[in-house]
Amino acid sequence: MGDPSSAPLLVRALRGEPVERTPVWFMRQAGRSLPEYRELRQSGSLLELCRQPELAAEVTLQPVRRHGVDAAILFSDIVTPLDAIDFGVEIKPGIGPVVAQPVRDKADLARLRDFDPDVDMPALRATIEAIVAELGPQGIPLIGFAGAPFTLASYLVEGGPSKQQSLTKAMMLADPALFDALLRRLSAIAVASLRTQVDAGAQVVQVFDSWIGTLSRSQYERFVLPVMQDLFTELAELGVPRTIFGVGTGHLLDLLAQTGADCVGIDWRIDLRDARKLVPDGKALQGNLDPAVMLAPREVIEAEVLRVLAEAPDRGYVFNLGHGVLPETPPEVPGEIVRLVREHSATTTLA
Ligand code: 1CP
Repeated sequence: MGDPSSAPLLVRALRGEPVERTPVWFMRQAGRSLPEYRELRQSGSLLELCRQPELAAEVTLQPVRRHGVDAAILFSDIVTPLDAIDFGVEIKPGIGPVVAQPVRDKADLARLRDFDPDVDMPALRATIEAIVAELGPQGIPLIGFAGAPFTLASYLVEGGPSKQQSLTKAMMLADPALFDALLRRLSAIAVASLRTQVDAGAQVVQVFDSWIGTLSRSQYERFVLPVMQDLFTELAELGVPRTIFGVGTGHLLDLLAQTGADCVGIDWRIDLRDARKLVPDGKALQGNLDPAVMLAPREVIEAEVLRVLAEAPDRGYVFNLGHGVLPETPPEVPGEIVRLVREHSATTTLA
């Protein structure tokens, strides 16, 4: 994969190489919190926006320009592949993804057909090529992403956002074979999407398993881990660093490391020092400033950023939030945090 020293800062940090300073980006850095996004979004749905390469590329680049982050993340959603295969998903304002005909039995699985991004979603490759054309010369990498099978399954089975995922867990417990088949179809969709994203120029991938924290350890081990291990084995062929992220996963971190991911995203509920004890040293950590801190006064933000940096490992670390940027975040705050991270992590010595 070329000279390691020429790789972007984020990629080197994810590989666990010594770096001159800590890379920083924010989950959900594009979109809702930015006035320039709200202006551009005035008409049309999110899914329509994602079908227009120029617009989707522009929204992806907005936070790079405004905040000076070390990476862009593709502006898309975890459900766009389901939209592309005409599964019947809609993103309802103020709610999130809603599915017209939820998955309840084996017959519903047939509607989850194979996903070929170049046929079903030509905008995906075109958007990434447009982004990379602009970012490449600046040496800033693009992060590609996909929804993890469990989190996508939760939308498909519940029919929309859910706090407890009770229908999803009921299917998992009552009909493990059906649930496994569902997860494996969703895994194939994620792999297809990420393969195209990397082929088009994404240099890092992140798998969002946002709602996995509702499972117990034994449920995760039995029903989800084997699927995730196969998913990450397939992604290994892409030759780019792979991050797994979920919310409320303090009790699952060692199992998330067992998926084979190169980096584990940590939410704000657990101290990075404790996370480090659960995730083996060879794997990077990413996180974990509480997104609510971004709404606090400047001196609180500074103290919290310094606290996270003090708890972070010396190597194999990427500064981020513990979950996505909140829509009400003042647009100048992420850039201030970028400057703080730069200033206070630049002293790390190169080995
Ligand atoms: O129309 C809109 O503007 C509605 C808000 C919105 C946006 C901007 C949704 C609906 N999705 C998105 C884009 C999106 N989705 C991005 C990229 C842009 C960004 O930086 O905001 C990303 C990375 C996602 C990924 C995503 N979608 C996740 C995983 C990450 C996470 O935050 O946990 C999940 C769980 C979704 C589902 C989803 N889509 C939209 C909403 C409101 C939700 C969450 C609903 C719920 O609470 O279950």
